Amino acid sequence: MSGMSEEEPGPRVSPPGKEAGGWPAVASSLRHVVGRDGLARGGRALARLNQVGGFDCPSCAWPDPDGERSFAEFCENGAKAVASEAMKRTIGREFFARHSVADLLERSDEWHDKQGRLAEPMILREGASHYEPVGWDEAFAVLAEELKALDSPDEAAFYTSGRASNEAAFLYQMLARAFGTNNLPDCSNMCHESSGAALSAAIGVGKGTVSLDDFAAAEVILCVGQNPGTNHPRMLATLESAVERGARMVAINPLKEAGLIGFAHPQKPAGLLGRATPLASSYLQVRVNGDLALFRGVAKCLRDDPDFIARETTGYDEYRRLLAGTRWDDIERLSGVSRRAIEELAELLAAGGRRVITCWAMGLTQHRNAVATIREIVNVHLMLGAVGREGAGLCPVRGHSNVQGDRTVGIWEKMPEAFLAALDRQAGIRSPRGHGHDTVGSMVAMHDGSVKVFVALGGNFAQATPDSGFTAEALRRTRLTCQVSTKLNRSHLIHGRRALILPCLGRSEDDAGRLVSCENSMGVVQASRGRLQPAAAGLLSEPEIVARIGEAVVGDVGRIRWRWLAGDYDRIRDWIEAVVPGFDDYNRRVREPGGFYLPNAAKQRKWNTASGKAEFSAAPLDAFEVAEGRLILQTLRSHDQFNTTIYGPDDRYRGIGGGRRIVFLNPDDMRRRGVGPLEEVDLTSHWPDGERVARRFRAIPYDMPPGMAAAYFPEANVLVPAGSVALGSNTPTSKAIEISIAASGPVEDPKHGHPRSS
Ligand SMILES: Nc1nc2c(c(=O)[nH]1)N[C@H]1C(S)=C(S)[C@@H](COP(=O)(O)OP(=O)(O)OC[C@H]3O[C@@H](n4cnc5c(=O)[nH]c(N)nc54)[C@H](O)[C@@H]3O)O[C@H]1N2
Ligand SMILES: Nc1nc2c(c(=O)[nH]1)N[C@H]1C(S)=C(S)[C@@H](COP(=O)(O)OP(=O)(O)OC[C@H]3O[C@@H](n4cnc5c(=O)[nH]c(N)nc54)[C@H](O)[C@@H]3O)O[C@H]1N2
Ligand SMILES: [Mo]
Repeated sequence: MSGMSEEEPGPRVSPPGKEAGGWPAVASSLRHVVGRDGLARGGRALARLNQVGGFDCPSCAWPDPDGERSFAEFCENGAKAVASEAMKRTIGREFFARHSVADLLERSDEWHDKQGRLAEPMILREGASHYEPVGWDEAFAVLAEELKALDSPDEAAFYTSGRASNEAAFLYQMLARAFGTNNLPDCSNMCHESSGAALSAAIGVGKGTVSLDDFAAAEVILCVGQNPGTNHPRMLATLESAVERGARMVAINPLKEAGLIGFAHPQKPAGLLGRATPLASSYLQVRVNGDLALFRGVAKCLRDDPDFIARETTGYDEYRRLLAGTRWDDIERLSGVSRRAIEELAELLAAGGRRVITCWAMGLTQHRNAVATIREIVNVHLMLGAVGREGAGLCPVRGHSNVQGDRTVGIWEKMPEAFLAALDRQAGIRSPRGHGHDTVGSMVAMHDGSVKVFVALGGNFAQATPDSGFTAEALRRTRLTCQVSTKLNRSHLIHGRRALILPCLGRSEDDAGRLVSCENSMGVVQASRGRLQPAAAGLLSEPEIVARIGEAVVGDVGRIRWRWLAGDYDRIRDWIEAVVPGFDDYNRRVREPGGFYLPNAAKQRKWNTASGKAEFSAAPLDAFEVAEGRLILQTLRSHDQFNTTIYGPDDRYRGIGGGRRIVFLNPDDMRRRGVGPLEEVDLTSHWPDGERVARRFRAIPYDMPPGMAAAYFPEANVLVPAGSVALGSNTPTSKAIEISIAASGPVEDPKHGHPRSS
């Protein structure tokens, strides 16, 4: 399951960068755009990216400026994402006749992505070695046959990745519910689920409370557990403006990340010449999972805003008692940050006049105590009165470009009653009420045989999920796996008894002039209209595919007329407006330049919580700790990937070229273990149900706290136990796994030059 059977020459290492952006970023974008397909198609696509009237960048959910946009509101990694989607090269029947599934499984993820766009529906028949072409009608009939043969609708699971538009996602959740199940796992379960759980409980809305305007008014911006230089590059321009205006930015991250240190704006002359704006005025290298302790320490030092606390909050007395009882030596030990540095951070926040924004991403959400940690950050904001105030607020930085919108329109295994009742009224159906399976739940259910059909609207379930060996076994036990996809990936190759590939249009492509819409990280709903000629004739759009599945599986029921709905997306939007609050006049407003903001009660200091107030939490202080001699491994993204899509083997800002099977380690830890730079080590993770091994990673010394290790997702996913999840959100703990390392033994597999990793 490693996908790395091709020879990896071994990485080249240079010193990590001191800033992000600059000419290298432009050069890299050009290489990706020109390299793949010739400039014309890629260049045309880029000119349309995130422009009013263009399409929404598929790479991340950072918002576009509300007013004026610079000529190209794009970034290096947006360019890579578009170039990857806008490839002219296609794969269809000849490709799949040439390559058996077994052959394709031996290729790397990067190789899969480079083959081209999926061009026609394909089926893998029972026992067959190769995919073969299948007509759309037969494909939908096979899916319907398998779904209808189930003893219960709950034996199916409908996964969604966060690229699906609001329109596709709304139809898809209605399909699942009309069929009779709430088994709607999504990538968000592995992503910001912890943020949603924490924020809903604390402030009554599972989303952030800031807009870009707030960044223009903030005095202090904290960037916690996030690597924006790679994953949200357009955010650096926002941070740069704030810092140039005099705001202070603080980075809280175990690893020194170039994009947090400085930024050379590739669209400004000075930036192109390499003149970088320093970003973080202070950089706290917290221990992995030490953030709860760090923020508790900050809270201990803060002077509170008594008016805000009395008027708007509940639970403060208990929290204050907890603070008083917390000892500094515990805080320092668990956070790895000195009391002095924590006091300085608290002073900075106090000096910021409550105009404080805290941003975070996967470094906080993928931990056992993630929900408690994010609630601790809310505690600090509540003490300061820094929610629902100009220049202040909470900012979970979303990943996939429409992951937030998908949730808004019903992609969730436990949508609240109000939503289900409204859906039932509009659609004339009776949605099931019991909670469905989330992502980890679906893995387990497929493994134990209680889910037998797996349908995916985008994504790459086999590679994105934890415990790769376990998940592969789970998928292989199903009767059918069905993937709606743009590009070949491992989830087409690790399949059920039968398998379907349903190829769809990408965001950048002309869908007969129709527009779809997406919600960004700050609750702005915007139109997206592709302009490129579709990669192949005969591709269907996602809403069309979902509607055709609906027609074949449940037929027209209640008020649902599948073809009619998908025939004009305005009709789907009318239905969304009827079901989800905040979409009033959706069809008109989505066509306005810049779109519209969804209402956000917490921003207005209306707290839709159990108590009607913003709620302090009082979680016990803890941090992930491992046995003597072991390390805490986090899995993260390189600069050359979008989740499981691997664009190339480099990680420029961290100084890595030409290799992904590497493990970053603290230099002293390496010395103590007698591990030299570039030496090969095996990684073993330890969990009550046993050990998992990933072999032959090159050790790279890196500036990070002792006792920590880092390796790339998805190569290291095999080490993440399915049972290791966050409390209260069930998110896999991809940022904290207990491992040991040992020198790799002699090469075992002469054919591949190294053993197949488990
Ligand atoms: N180009 C590109 N863009 C992307 C993606 C991509 O793969 N490529 N993925 C998209 C998606 S779906 C998402 S969710 C986002 C992900 O965006 P990020 O969250 O930035 O992604 P990761 O690489 O997982 O980075 C995690 C960061 O958290 C730090 N970290 C790890 N553990 C801890 C901890 O315990 N405490 C603290 N304070 N820091 C910690 C790591 O050192 C690292 O800098 O990006 C989105 N945008
Ligand atoms: N160890 C570890 N595991 C992780 C993480 C981690 O940090 N560490 N991060 C987690 C996070 S934050 C996330 S969000 C998940 C991501 O999980 P997923 O969303 O499942 O994975 P992606 O790699 O984003 O999916 C890529 C595939 O989506 C398909 N695709 C791309 N564009 C489109 C489109 O427009 N339509 C359709 N239908 N298909 C399309 C392509 O076929 C492509 O191969 O992974 C999670 N897994
Ligand atoms: Mo994500």
